[in-house]
Amino acid sequence: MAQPSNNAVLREQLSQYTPGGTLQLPDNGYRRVSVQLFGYTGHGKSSLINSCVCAVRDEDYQNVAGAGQTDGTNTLKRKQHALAESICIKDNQGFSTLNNNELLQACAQLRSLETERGDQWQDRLETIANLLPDHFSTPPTDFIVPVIVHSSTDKITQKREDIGRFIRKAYDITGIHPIIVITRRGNENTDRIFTEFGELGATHRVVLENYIENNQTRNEVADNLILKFLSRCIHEADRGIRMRENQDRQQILVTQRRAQIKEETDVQMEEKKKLENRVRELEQEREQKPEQELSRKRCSIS
Ligand SMILES: Nc1nc2c(ncn2[C@@H]2O[C@H](COP(=O)(O)OP(=O)(O)OP(=O)(O)O)[C@@H](O)[C@H]2O)c(=O)[nH]1
Ligand SMILES: [Mg+2]
Repeated sequence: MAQPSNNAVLREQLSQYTPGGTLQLPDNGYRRVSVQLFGYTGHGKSSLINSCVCAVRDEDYQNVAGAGQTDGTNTLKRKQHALAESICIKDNQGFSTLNNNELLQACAQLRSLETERGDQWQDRLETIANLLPDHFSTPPTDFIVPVIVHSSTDKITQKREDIGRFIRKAYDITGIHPIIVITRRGNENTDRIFTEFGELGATHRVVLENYIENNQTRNEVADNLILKFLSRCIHEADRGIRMRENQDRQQILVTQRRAQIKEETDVQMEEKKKLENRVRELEQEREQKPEQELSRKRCSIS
């Protein structure tokens, strides 16, 4: 079905939306679409939330998500913002390096496996223990749409492998290709970043300009790109919901939980192995040292 392009029509479509609605699917147990933002720190996640809130509500810009705070307190906690009755958007702490720890944390979030005490997934053993009991057994009613926010000012060359790994993971978990939002539309590197994401297999790429503190004045073109992005999110969600039509949501949760436990355990084993190897190397260095010193002394005498 063609997506509408007029701003008023787009707003109406978003406000009337119910999960499965764009494909006229029967009730599937999902009550809301949760657009979840991921990406490196400072790339515009919170600004995108501000932009979506004012564009959808057709209201003046407000910094509801706490974007662009320069005092070192960038987003540390995940916070959800309602956009319509059945659509919300969730902020997140930015990735620093997208290492194993951050990837696992993001996977848990995409699997709707979050601890009640927040998202501090530092202690692997505790995390695994938290995943075991049955208090996670109620299947979530949110359908998750993964979104990666990336600034056009930052080339992805160095981060290719990590971003590619995250894109594949997000697809494996949610069943839909993550939508890439490239911010700072006017930057000269925009086309290049767009292509680089394409090379990583990202099929849905959106380029837009966020409303920010220094650029608060709403305009139809900027609104249109933001609203079309959200429209894309609900269409992708509905495709994902259709794919899961014949699957039991309880069973999906059990499978996701098992996969998370396996990945947590694998990473723990990998870290243990690395540590053991390092200890072995240090022991070898210590054993070799006296011999090296002796031969150096011999050389200096002769
Ligand atoms: N020119 C321009 N600046 C932007 C855009 N998006 C975000 N910014 C600026 O980039 C800076 C970081 O934006 P945030 O939205 O706080 O980034 P974030 O991804 O939420 O950062 P963390 O919470 O630290 O992960 C702020 O100074 C914003 O004003 C954009 O589209 N264009
Ligand atoms: Mg933020």
